[in-house]
Amino acid sequence: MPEEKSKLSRRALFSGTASGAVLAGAVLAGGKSLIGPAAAQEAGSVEVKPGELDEYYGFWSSGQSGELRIYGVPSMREFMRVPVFNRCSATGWGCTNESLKILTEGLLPETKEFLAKRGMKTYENGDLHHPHMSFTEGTYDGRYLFMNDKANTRVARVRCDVMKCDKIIEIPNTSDIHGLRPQKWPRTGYVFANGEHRIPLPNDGTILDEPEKYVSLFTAIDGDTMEIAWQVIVDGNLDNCDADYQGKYAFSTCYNSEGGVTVAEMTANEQDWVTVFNIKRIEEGIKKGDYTEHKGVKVLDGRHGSPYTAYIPVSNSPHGCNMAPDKKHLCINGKLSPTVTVIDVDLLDKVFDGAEPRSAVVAEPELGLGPLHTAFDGKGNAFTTLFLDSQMAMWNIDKAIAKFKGEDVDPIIQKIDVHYQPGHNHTTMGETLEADGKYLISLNKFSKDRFLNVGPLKPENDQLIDISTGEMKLVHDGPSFAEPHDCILVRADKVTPASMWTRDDPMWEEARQRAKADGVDLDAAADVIRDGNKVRVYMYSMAPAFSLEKFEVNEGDEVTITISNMDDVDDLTHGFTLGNHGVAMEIGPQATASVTFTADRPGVHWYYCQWFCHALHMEMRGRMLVKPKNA
Ligand code: CUK
Ligand code: CUA
Repeated sequence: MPEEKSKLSRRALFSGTASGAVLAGAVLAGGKSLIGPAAAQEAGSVEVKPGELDEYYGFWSSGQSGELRIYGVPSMREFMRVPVFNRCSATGWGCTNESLKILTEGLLPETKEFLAKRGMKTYENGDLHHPHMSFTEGTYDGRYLFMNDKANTRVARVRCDVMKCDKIIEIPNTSDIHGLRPQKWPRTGYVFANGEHRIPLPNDGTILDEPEKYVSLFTAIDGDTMEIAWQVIVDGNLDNCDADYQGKYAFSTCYNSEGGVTVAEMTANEQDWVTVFNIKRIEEGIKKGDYTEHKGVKVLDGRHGSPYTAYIPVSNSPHGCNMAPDKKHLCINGKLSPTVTVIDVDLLDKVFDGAEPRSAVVAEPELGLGPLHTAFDGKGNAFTTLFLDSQMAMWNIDKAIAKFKGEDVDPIIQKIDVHYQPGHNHTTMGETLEADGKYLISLNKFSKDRFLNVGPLKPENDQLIDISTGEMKLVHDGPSFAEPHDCILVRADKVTPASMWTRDDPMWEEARQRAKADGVDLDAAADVIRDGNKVRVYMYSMAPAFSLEKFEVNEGDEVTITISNMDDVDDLTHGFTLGNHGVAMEIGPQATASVTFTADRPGVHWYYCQWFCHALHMEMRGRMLVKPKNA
């Protein structure tokens, strides 16, 4: 059956899937199947009933929105938004002392100086493309999620026990971190991050029009300490990356081997390359001292001729870089070429021993126009997004290899239309050894006519495809705000977040020290400590009240308010919003949060709980009196 499908014309497929999608919508909207078995098979359907839980967590990037999002799959319900590189009005990310510590402590000294001149403590935007979970022995271990910021050259980590960001570092010596992947074997270990845009090293303003002096750097971060382990200078730029299942190699695509700075220059060559990083040799090079230091980081030279890298030529401007769960095949997506180049990673040892680099290429199936990313079902099949064709192509890796050897076989199993212009795709557990081939997500860049029109700015369309039967069935359209680039689908049992904070969490260590020095018990605080023009206000919250219903400060005081939520009830979050001060924060059950501001506005100012917590939530409030200076 799937064999026949690949022979259908695009038009026939289009009419099939278009009506299928409409019917799938009816199924989902109605809550039960309204259509006959034949049509249902064509459309596919999936339903998670009210009160039922999803099988998978989906961790979604949000691109230029700068946050991480948590979905349920297959329901495609959005559960949570975790602020990372953005400023969050609800939780106070970017406003509280605890979040500002995380947002500022990993910035380079010159960045802090640059931001201070603009009256800023940290960046308030980010471009989060690639969220990936930490691995142990080739599968997700539920410890951390790592993610890049392309806009401001940062890498962040989210703790999976509380689903909050706990570390953000800025990557020196390179510009605009794009591709990011954790080491899969033996564990994470390293987090690999690609500097995409080439810049001079050092980038001190003395060079513009000598792009031959520009470089990109590949960075390995220690995922446990979030410190930079080493960097490697490469030829060309770095786009997407992945790691193998042996712990030997990491890989990056390069779409600008020319080292150009204009579109014409960047696309001039017939071929670009995949850069392969030899992790063992790099670690030996560091031991031998074969590096130079730039901004405190050990930087190796991995340009052509170095022992640390291999450059495997592939067609012009490759993009996605995806390691198959068969531990063997790396898929490089052609973008400008209609092909995916399959590299057998077991042949890379020979390449590093001098074999011709293309000798590691074992297949190059022609799939359609604009291949961007590939996902896997763990059963030998691959799914590639075709950006220009607005299609998803399902193909068989072994057949592609046979065809490359000259056999007369068609590796393409099926193509379906997606709506429209897909970028990343992802299968359930598909980037791990536990790939289970149940669902496939297509993250489409355009939604056009798929939803009610909301004006010139339209949502993206994240489509769910059921692949459990060995063929693709589109089952759901999901609108999303700017702009998911990537997602991972993690079996629910892999992640076990807590429902409550523990009082000794490191997140508010500074508040703990502050309270200790002030002789205040955070758990039972109702104290105002004056220290010159610094005032430290401590209170706790327990529904429906704050332990302080009023306090007084003087105009010009620097006020730090620290609040501990002593409710130990599941889901009982309080908030603290201080009227007309731009101050608001979340205080989760058993958490402590704090904020510092200058009291510049004489008068009575109400503070209130902004998280609906109790029948008397509206009454959960108090007053700050700011006494005027000259009174
Ligand atoms: S990139 Cu966005 S579609 Cu940043 Cu992973 Cu390919
Ligand atoms: Cu506490 Cu609303």
